[in-house]
Amino acid sequence: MDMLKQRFKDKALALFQKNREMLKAHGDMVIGETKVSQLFGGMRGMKSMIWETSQLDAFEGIRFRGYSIPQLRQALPKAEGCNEPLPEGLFWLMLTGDLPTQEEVKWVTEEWKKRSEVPEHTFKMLESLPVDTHPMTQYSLAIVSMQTESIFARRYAEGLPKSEYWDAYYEDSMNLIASLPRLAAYIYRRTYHNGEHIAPDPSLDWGANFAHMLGISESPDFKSLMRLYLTIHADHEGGNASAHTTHLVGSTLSDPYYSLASGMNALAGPLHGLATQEVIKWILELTENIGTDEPTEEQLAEYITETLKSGKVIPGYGHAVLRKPDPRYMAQRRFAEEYIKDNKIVNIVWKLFSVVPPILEKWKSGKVKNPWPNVDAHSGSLLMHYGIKEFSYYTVMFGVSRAMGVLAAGTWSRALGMPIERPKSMTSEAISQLIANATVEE
Ligand code: HAX
Repeated sequence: MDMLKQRFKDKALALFQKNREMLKAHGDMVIGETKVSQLFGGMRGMKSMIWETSQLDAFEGIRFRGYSIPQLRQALPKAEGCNEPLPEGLFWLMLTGDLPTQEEVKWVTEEWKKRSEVPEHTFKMLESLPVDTHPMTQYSLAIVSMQTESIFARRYAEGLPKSEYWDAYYEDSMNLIASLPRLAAYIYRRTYHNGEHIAPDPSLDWGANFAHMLGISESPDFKSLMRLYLTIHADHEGGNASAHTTHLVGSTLSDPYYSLASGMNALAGPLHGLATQEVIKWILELTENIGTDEPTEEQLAEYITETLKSGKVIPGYGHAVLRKPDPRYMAQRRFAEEYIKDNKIVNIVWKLFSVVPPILEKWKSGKVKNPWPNVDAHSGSLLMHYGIKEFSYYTVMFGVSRAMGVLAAGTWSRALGMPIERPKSMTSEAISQLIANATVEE
């Protein structure tokens, strides 16, 4: 058994036992209560699932196994000459709960290289699609097409016992994550660079190799950005749409390929991961409409108000849980301040940070609960700066990172024996009836 799998097994068996005892003693304890407004309001704040790999606080932001993003930047192993963390280290942390050593991270890098092959039929399938197919459609279809390789599906058909589900899920997750940079880069080069593909460089780590295969190989800073980007987008606890979808589909014992593709389809929504493309699209339209790429705060304020009045959202702003600027936004801003000098789009992103929140705070009589930027408000401007100008592609990059979090969490779900999800739905009529009964009782 490989060293990561062994470490996971020890941790998972211990937690499985501990949870069994906890459930026996406290299974009837009530946690929170459900309000009618939550049933109609997208289940905001309803506690409904177990997610081991990260936890989100409305004010502090995301913590991965207890570590904030600035702490991870300090604590996770790094590539030589780079100050940003290696995403492989975050995967190890999410899976085991322990910070990895430099050697352990190196092991993950090498292991993912060995597992990085994409089946030939996946490339053929991609080639059969019109070249202007949205990159997220290509990405999702490609992941499903690789399901032919699922060890979980094969072993399940052969009679895999429940106690070993996690083992097969781990194998698929490792294979899938390992192959995603190659797959995602292939989609980029086929869609935007006449199918001129770039072979992987076996000397590079997972994030740097992605940067290389995209074709931005000359810049060491872009490799650093990719390591940071792939680290901070990986996980945002279990309730966000891509994580929850992957979790739900996995609970039916659909294998990791089906589950991840489903999660990626959720990520492709404009209120979720597609916001990263929407932000840049909106900023470019803004510069065109205003007629300058150095707009004043007054011009920005006017444009923002127009966008809102036309019934659209300001992409990259607001959040279902967060109530302060997203630490993932702040991490990218810190990167830009350190590495990028005077980029027009980055400057607009920073100006929007001062102009958007006061407008959103007043909009619809203060209905917007969080006027601050989320992760997507900054990411596209960094990618643009380094030459990835095709914003329709950005969500695929988000999806490469998100795979680490949702598949690590999925491996935990199988190890903890999580059952098929089946919450209770209600009709509006049933709720009216409950309200009527409660009013009579009063
Ligand atoms: N612009 C305009 N209106 C906004 C808004 C924004 N950025 N953010 C929230 N609102 C509106 C909502 O549409 C809602 O209006 P209605 O009651 O008329 O429907 C009202 O304010 C209350 O919403 P909320 O409770 O503050 O926010 P929600 O939890 O309902 O929604 C969203 C959270 C992220 C979907 C929302 O803030 C939004 O649409 N933001 C813009 C899109 C975006 O950036 N999405 C990415 C989020 C992060 C992420 O998942 N990244 O992948």
